[in-house]
Amino acid sequence: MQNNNLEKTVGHIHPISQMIREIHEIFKSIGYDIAFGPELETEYYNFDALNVPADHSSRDMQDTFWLKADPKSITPDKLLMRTHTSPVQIRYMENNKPPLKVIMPGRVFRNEATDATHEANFFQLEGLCVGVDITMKDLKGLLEYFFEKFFGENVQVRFRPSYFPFVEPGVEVDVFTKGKWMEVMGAGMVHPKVLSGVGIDPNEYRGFAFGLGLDRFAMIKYGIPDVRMLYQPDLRIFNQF
Ligand code: YSA
Repeated sequence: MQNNNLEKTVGHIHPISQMIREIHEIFKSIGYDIAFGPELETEYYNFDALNVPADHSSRDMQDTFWLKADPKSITPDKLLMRTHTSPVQIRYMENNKPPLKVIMPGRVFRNEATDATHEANFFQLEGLCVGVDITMKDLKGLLEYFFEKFFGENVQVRFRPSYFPFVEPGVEVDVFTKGKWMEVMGAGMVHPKVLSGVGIDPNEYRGFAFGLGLDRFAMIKYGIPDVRMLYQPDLRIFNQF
């Protein structure tokens, strides 16, 4: 039977996947690699290797879905659903020698109540650059370039000092949208302890890293008022992409 409506029935790419492709093109054109890591992580990669002390309150900043301990498990480490894409930085640095330039997109999970800007599972995209003489100025310059490429040259971006145990100094980045600022990213200079933990000499190399929320990027880019709309199977929304 002939189907004249084929385009409507074959489905199409989800806006988050579209954005990952678009962001990948921007970073590929300036020499960045792409890498992926597991969604089921160990406590070591999600927290310890990122300089988050065992009893530190920053572990509570990201409410974690822990897995029940399995006596037959092949690892003594506790397992969890990763709360951010930052553990992929550690895995990448363990397996590659500097200079490094890489982006790492993926799904992350947080045990928290949802609202218009918070989902319990959402997408982040991590960035990492390690080399000789890398400074905060390089980070700011790269992000400004990226925001203009992605949102257009009229985008308004601001940087605020912030704290993440795996960077020093750290910043949060906001974009002005619909009359107010929306936080879209954490970033900073990779902490020397994180570098030495993966065998990179912090006296020789420095790096910056960032982790952006792809869902909030989608809200801004496509004017989506509520992040939860991205995960409802409502064709009235997805047919618009
Ligand atoms: C910081 C410094 C680095 O060197 C590298 C990465 C980071 C980011 C850090 N790993 C992190 O996850 N920070 S964060 O908790 O502030 O989240 C980063 C971004 O994810 C936020 O700016 C926001 O855009 C998005 N986000 C956070 N919680 C969310 C969310 N998006 C949707 N729903 C949620 N519940």
